[in-house]
Amino acid sequence: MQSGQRIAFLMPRRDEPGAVEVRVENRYGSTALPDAFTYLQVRTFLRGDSNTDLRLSITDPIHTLYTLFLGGAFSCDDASDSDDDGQVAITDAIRTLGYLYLGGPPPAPPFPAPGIDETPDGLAGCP
Ligand SMILES: [Ca+2]
Ligand SMILES: [Ca+2]
Repeated sequence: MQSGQRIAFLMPRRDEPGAVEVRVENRYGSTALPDAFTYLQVRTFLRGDSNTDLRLSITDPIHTLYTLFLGGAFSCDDASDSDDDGQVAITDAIRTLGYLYLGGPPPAPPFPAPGIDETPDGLAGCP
């Protein structure tokens, strides 16, 4: 193989994380490389979707406020962190309400489609 050459491969979908064998074939033969590729566990979420139903609605800031002040645990801290400042606070509920009813800024990415958190922080990810 020379620099600049391309390798094409087919990567099958896998729902569980873990290492898998990679089989490499060329015109001279083939070889298997055990644990040569690792699938990571990456969960997608929708920013602002505090109740994790994959929709942004009035129930999300209500869920955030309820959990903050009446107790309980967020099912996805990152989703509840509407402004993506690495903390879930009353300002997240306010931002979501502002977006939904006052034309304020939307939740931080990933929004309006689910995705991954591009800004690492100390919040627990989504299960
Ligand atoms: Ca929701
Ligand atoms: Ca926040």
